[in-house]
Amino acid sequence: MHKSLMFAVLAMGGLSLVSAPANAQFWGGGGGVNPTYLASVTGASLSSYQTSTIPLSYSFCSKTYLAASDTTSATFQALEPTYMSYILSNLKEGVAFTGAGLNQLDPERLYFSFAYAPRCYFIYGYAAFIDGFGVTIGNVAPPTESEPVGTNLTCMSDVHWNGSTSRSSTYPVLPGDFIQLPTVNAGQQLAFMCYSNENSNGAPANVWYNGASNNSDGFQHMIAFFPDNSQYIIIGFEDYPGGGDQDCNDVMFVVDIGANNAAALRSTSSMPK
Ligand SMILES: [Ca+2]
Ligand SMILES: [Ca+2]
Repeated sequence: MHKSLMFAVLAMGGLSLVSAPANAQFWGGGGGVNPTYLASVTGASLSSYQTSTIPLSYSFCSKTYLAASDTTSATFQALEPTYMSYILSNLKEGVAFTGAGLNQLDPERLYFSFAYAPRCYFIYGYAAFIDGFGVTIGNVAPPTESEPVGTNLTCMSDVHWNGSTSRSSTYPVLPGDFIQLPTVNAGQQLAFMCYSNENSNGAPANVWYNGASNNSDGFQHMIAFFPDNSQYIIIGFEDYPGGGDQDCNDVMFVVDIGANNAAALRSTSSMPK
C-alpha cells in the first residue's frame, strides 16, 4: 500500500521535511540537506542508499525502496529476468537503437486516461556518467517545441549501475529497486527526463527531455515501449550529448502505469488527441 504525503504536508500549512530514517546512508556532496518526498510506501523496505543531492532543487517522488520488498514490487520482480533478457537482446551496449520489432510508444504522449499512482523500477544502465532521472507530471498537451510544463519531481538522483550485483555508494541501485510517484490523474501525462553527467552535488551537465525538439542538441534521447501486454512500459535514455553511441540504454527503468492506462495506450482509438 502506498500513500501520498503531499496532502498531509499541505494540511500542515507548509513544507515539512520527512526526516531520514536511522538506517539511511547518505552519499554525495549535498552537505546534509535532506530532500523532500511526496509519497511513501507502507510495508516496503527502504534502501540504505538514499541521496542528499537534490538535482535541480526538485522534490523527490519518494525515497528509494528495495526490490521485491512488498507484494507489488515482488510481482514486478518475477518479470524482471524476462525484461532484462529483452533489454540485453534489443538494446545492446554500444549499438545504435532502432526500435525494430518493438512495440514502441511515443515518449511525448504517455497520457493517463485513469487516475493511478505509478511506480518506477530501475532495471538497467551502462554509462560512464553519473546519471539520474525525473519526471514532469503535466496536463495533456500535444508535443511542443518547449519543455513540458507541470510538476517537476526527481525519481532517482543516481542510477549508476553498470552490472553491479551489490549496492554501494558507487553503485547505489540494483534492478528492481523502485520509487513511488504520487497519483497521476486522468488527463495528465508523464514526461520523463534524464539528468546526465551529474556533479557531486547532483547538478546535471545536461537534462534530456522526452522529445527531440525540446532537447538542446535536437537528438531524441528518450525511448519507450511495451515489452508485452502487461501494465509495464520500459523507458530508456541515451545520456550523451548529441546522441553518442545512441544505444539508449544508459538509464533504463520500468514504469507501472496500471492495467487501465496500459490498455488505453495500446489502443490508438482511445488515445487523447
Ligand atoms: Ca549511450
Ligand atoms: Ca550505454
